[in-house]
Amino acid sequence: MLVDYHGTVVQKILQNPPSQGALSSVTAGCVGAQAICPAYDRRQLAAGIVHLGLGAFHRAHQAVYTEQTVASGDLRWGIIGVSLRDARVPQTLAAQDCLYSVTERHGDQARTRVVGVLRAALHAPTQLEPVLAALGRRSTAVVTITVTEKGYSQNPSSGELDLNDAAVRHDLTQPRMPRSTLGVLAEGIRRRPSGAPLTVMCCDNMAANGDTLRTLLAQYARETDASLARRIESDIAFPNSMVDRIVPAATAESLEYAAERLGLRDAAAIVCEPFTQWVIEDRFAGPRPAWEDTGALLTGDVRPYQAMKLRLLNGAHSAIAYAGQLCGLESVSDAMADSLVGPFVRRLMLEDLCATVAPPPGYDVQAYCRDLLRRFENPALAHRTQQIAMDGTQKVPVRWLPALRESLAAGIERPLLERALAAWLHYLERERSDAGNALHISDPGAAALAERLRQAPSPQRAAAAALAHAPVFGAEPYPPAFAARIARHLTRLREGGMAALLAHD
Ligand code: CS2
Repeated sequence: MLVDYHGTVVQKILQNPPSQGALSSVTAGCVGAQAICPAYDRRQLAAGIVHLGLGAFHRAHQAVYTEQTVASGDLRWGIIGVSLRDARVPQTLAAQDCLYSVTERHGDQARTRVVGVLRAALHAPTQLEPVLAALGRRSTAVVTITVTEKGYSQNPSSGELDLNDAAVRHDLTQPRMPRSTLGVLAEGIRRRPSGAPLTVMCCDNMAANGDTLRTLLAQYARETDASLARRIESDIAFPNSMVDRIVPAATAESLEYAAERLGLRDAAAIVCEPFTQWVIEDRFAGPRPAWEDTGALLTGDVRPYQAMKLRLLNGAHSAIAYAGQLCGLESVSDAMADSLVGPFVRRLMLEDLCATVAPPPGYDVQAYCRDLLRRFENPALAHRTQQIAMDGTQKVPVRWLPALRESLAAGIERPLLERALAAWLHYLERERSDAGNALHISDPGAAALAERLRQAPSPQRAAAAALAHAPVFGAEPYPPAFAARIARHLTRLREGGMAALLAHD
């Protein structure tokens, strides 16, 4: 419950706002004086948006843009939030009337906002009917999605629908009782009245994320209902989007910090960085919130923004994660302050990754990189390397491999990126830090790749076996000279860990 230290339930105050003036004075006494609170009548909020994937990222990103839209008077855009798997977040939110706080923090600077735009928090496995009903309602005009890369049942290297995915297999036999993201979406869309315009926007870190979702959803629908597949392809808009904000998972300390600022306990509190960016392809089927008035950029082509962000931010993040895990560095800011990993990451970004990016028109990519490095150094965020290291078999094909493939095709070596790749393989194979501590790897696709690495009798064979693992690396073979360089890096890692890998140019 979002309850103050004296037992006042703030939701009651926010649900029954006296008048705007009185509300701010009431909340100022009740929620920490610095916090911004919803100054609109939440009872009047319609639910024009359904969001799938109710994690911290959505609540700190799209929900905050929408909160500001609603705060400026357009009450159509309340959000029905849906968790497709985990029951804890919807339970926590439902218990505090879907109110939660977002604290933006850099160094000593902080700003806290209570977000009121969530109308409901549902758990699809146990509340499937209300979820499907919400998707099927004419008044739902926009569906946004953050279910992480693995939530789309996609084969990461081919980009095709993975028909062996357990949830998809289930849904194809019981399409009216779906479990997967695609199954839930397809069934919700099937229930919509004809002619009710819908826009479905993927907000996950994938290249051409909207186009990809459209292809996967149509592939899925074709397996069960050809007319639904046609409807998906012709009637629904799938704009591409690029989202950016660093939002670490909550910790006991971050919850405590938020509680101090609010003067309230908020079990769903988020502490994240102040920076936020949202670039949206302006391709909607029907009405949408005026997100451009609250900081989003609506544009005709999102692809250059996506490539820049995926390669420079996420690409560097993954390198920080694996190098950091191997070196026993818990957070991104620890890694940036480390005398071995910090310089490696800076060079990786400024030399290797930057050279593969064609920035969007008018963008100064060097300035973008400098900002990124400053964001990574933010000491106020406990952004754990272990969190970013998750699901590497989904992330690496998006963040590193396109840049590597393009460079290899042009005959260019990327010595730092190639080292990062070797460090990831070593991390998967060993499951131990350089100091010998066990590492926890959370990546359903990793076991098969790790097995190949462990079975190989030599680093040369290990590199070849890994690069031939098509679900991650694709079907096209890599040049032998590249495989030989990866093998050399693996040898160094086996001999002396990251220190040995980075000691040689
Ligand atoms: C991170 C991203 O966990 C990860 O893989 O790289 O979540 C990253 O923090 C966001 O994309 C930043 O916008």
